Amino acid sequence: MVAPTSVQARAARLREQIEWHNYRYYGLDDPAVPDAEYDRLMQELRTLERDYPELVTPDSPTQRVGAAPLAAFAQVRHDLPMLSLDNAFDEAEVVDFDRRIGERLKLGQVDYVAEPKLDGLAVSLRYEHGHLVCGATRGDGYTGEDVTHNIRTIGAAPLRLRGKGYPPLLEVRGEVFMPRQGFARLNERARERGGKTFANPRNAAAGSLRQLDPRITAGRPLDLFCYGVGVVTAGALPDRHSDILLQLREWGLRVCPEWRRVEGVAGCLEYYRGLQARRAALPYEIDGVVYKVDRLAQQQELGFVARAPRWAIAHKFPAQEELTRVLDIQVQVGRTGALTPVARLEPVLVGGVTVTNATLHNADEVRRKDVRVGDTVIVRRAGDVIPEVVQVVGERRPADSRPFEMPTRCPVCDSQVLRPAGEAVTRCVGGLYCRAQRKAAILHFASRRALDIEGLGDKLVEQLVDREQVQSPADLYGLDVATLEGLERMGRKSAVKLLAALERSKATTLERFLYALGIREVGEATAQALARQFASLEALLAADEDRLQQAPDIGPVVAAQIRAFFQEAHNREIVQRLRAAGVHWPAPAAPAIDRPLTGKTFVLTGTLNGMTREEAKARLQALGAKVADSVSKQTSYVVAGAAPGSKLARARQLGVTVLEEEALVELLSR
Ligand code: 5U1
Repeated sequence: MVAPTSVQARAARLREQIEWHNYRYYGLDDPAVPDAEYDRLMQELRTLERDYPELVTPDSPTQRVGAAPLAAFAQVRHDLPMLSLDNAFDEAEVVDFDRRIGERLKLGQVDYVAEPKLDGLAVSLRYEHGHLVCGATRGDGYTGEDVTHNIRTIGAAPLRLRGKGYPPLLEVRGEVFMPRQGFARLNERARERGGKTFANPRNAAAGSLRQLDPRITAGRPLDLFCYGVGVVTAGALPDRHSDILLQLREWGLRVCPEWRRVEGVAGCLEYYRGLQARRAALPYEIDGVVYKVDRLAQQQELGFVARAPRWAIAHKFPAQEELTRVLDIQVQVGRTGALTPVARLEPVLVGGVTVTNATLHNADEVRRKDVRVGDTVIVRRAGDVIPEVVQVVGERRPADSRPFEMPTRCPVCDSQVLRPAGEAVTRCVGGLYCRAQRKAAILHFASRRALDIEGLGDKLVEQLVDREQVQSPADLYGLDVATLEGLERMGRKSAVKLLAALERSKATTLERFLYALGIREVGEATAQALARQFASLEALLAADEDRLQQAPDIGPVVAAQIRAFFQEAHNREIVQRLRAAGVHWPAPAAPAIDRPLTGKTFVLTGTLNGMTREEAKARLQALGAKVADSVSKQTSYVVAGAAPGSKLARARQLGVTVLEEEALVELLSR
């Protein structure tokens, strides 16, 4: 069926809008619309392209994961080699670099551009007449691998350049990397499934980009920053590197926003120190700074030595990975009773900080890495995360080493430990009987996002629990100056200060209080949802599991944990004692208004025509409904769009009312 011109025009318009939103989101880091609106545009375009397949173009935003898996990577020859960079490991080497440049150019001071050096994988993207035609890895600098099918799945890589004036052939160079958060999630999921984890974001990025099946790459959180150009034909580019970066951004390419123009070597070093101080706060890993002479004419004059340009240098940060020895493997017990093996290490300086412990996560992870006492290991410390053992240096293993075994009883309270089938975590069942869990529960109660008791740190809690002066958070409010003064490292002044902090902490909010109780599965977001839904602690205590599940995003597992917590007499007593001690929060301003769909649970299945599922979900929730993922007897309505799944059959089986889209629209508009 040939698409009518109105449909063709609509598809073109949608593509334009989606490309604009991609540019705002990836190129400018400044999204113009909420995700739901973006999804709606994509869904509309997908539907048009499904109905009129001749409308599909290779660079349509719907075609990012179009290619079939490859049998092997093709080789790509880089017409202009992808050079490497010389390194400087201290300031003196940077001063030397600048001196050499000054001498060659016969200049007193040179303008540079300073940029973060991303810890990822260098790539080249080839645009012909504005269309992405090839993406390749650096390889050995002369020949790389053709990873076009995977580059296309990275949202930050435009399939088509924006604007005008780009040269007919433009090769862009940059770095594919995996942001920290995405990396942590990827490894967490792998750990949960007992799969292989990546040692660091760089390996994760490389492993994800070098996949023969683009669907795997598409599921990985890859990002891209462009930092230069390769071959450019018949088009004039600006004559400064800084202006080229600005121009690339205008054409829709993502450029790291941290780059700066700096003056002379003093400017370079000031930039380095500033970035180093902020390094841990950046959402991606960097391993140094690159300085480049800004003027292209000067770059040309300087030329190259062997495989590196004379006009650029990488000033590396101190290493984040070092070798050390495992002195012992001990098991720590956390707030929820989880047993975590921790490697005690021979102290080693990693990235400027002395590391003595590294987490080994769980029994599976220790087995997979086969870490043993006496082993020489690579430890890694990145940003604020807890140091990790990356791998064992096999050749240095002592002859008498024995594999680690998880204890069968809690090392702190000797209670039984359990590892539920299908879970990676082993837990002590001792609950608050276990000193370790008690300490952790009190520390959590006092933490900044909970009751925020300033000055109540782990050394203090350790002493208070060990001396049995504090058994539960409620005991904190019975402390006095005399008791506190008797503790190590506690003078009268500190004791008075801590009591004042305890007094201040009594005025809190319901959501902080709920979070502070440390109920399993109740993090900050859930505590907030509960506080909003029930408005008072009394209403929450009275709620059964069905009622609890009416709060947004609370499913049966969380509801069961909340009920189990409050059914425990001991927990109710702690809550009551805390309130008796004066812990309070503002009373609900007015009774929680019952919205029209309060108490109703909806399940959505199939494709809706007039709105995305996300939009339908948000609108139902705004009217007080709960939107669940699966159909049960508690479901009030199942909304069935086009091509509904098995949920519709299940609804029919259970006799749940089924609404078609029209009925939903009608309900929402009422
Ligand atoms: N930010 C940045 N990273 N990086 C790596 N710029 C940059 N430039 C490079 C490399 C290898 O090379 C050019 C200077 C040739």
